[in-house]
Amino acid sequence: MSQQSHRLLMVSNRLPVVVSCVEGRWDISAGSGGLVTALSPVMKQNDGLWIGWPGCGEEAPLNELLSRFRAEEGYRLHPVPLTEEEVERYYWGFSNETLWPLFHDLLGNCNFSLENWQTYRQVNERFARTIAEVCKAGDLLWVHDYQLTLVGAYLRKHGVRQALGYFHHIPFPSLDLFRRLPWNLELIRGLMEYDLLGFQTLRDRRNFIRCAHSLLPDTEVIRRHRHHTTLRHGQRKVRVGHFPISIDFDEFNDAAASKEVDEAAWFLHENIEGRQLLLGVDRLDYTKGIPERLLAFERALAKYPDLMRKISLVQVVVPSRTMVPDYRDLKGQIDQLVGRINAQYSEHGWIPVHYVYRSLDRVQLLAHYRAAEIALVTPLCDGMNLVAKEYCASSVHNNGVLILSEFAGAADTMGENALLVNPYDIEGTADAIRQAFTMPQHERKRRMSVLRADIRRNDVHRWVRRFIETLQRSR
Ligand code: ADQ
Repeated sequence: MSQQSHRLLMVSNRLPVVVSCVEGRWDISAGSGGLVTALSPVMKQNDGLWIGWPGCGEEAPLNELLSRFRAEEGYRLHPVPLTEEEVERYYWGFSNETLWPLFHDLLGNCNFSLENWQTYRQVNERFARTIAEVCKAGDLLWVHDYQLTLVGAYLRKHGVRQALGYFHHIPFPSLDLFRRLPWNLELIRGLMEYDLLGFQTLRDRRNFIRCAHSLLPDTEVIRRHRHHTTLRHGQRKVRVGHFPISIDFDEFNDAAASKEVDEAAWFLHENIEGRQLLLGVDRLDYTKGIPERLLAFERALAKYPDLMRKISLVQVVVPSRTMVPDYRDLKGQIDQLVGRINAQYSEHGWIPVHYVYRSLDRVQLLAHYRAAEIALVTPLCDGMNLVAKEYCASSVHNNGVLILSEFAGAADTMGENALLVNPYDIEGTADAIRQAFTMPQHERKRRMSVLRADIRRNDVHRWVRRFIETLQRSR
């Protein structure tokens, strides 16, 4: 990133840390996601401050832990404490039971509760108040994701005039769908208080512009660029762009080629010799299309008997949001489907589905990516989907095949060299499994090298640079 004098304020629902307590000893460590890895150097360089909910209760010695973090990581964290009830209503309730399903096209999963919405507004206001207390003239503010759509509007009420950027990690819905939200006007007005709005894909950017244009009569398009559109809203100008998020390609590529991962991958394969492994890696979430994927795998076995004993699906599911009833039901559904397929098709020495319900450590995750000849990334709807990119970056021998949902943001840039499927089309996905299984080596290599070259060029560091540079130019 180019040297610049602005201080960077990052704002997200959760601080990028894990606070833990083992046998009475409190500890704090940096989170491990790609976003944190990409932002850490920029935060260090620009005297960064990250604001968010620490994710722990009042019993933790937070001040001491945060000072320790600053000394070790080189940038500061500022907590926004939340009560249990606030977490319940703002985070589990409105964010995860209303906005999440609505924005993923799953209206049937939505719970529209006025109390949850009111708490969501209060918590967004609290975030804004905290930011207003610590921010200084010239700061650049970058707010992340759907939990904090209204922070920009409250910041303006607190008199904050600094450049405000917002990045939306999940899809932005069509006008038809967005209108179902009883509080759609306040939400879209709130978003229009940011100077720069970033989305994952051109489709999300267009959906947003259409919603703003139709719902707010004083909004007009004044300029269109390849990467962003400038809207005028009353006296203000708002840039709306698409910035497809990515991963740290080199980190995945180098670690996947290491001896440790190589050995772990070999062990995974040794158990299932002579077969091709299919891999699914997902958080437990109804948007990820896990039951549909299992049905497609089952259909492939029924339709193409030559696949019997020759393919196994390793489905890794990370427990997530298990407090929400829909997620508990989904877990039951997956358990049942895995049981059904294995009961019907297992033979001595072959189990069709290996189901792992836990988070994998880094080496194991990379070993799974390396060991699998085919990845099944088939969400019903997804902002981007980083697993698709991580799988390709780890395919160091260029021999993997990616089966990708056309409804993942990743399909925009990866669709041409992946096998694209509609995850609701069980028959079509079963056919894609067979096509991947029989794909000749030279074709695998050709497709995978293009995919890898593109991720290498458009990595997460470039994503961060592009967003910040556009934000700097937006004020
Ligand atoms: P998520 O919905 O969390 O993110 P995704 O982009 O797929 O979805 O990222 C999941 C992450 O979890 C990946 O980095 C993956 O490695 C990790 N992971 C998954 N299963 C794991 C396992 N079993 N063990 C260990 N790690 C595992 C939201 C949006 C996405 C968008 C991202 C980033 O929903 O669409 O791509 O933000 O903007």
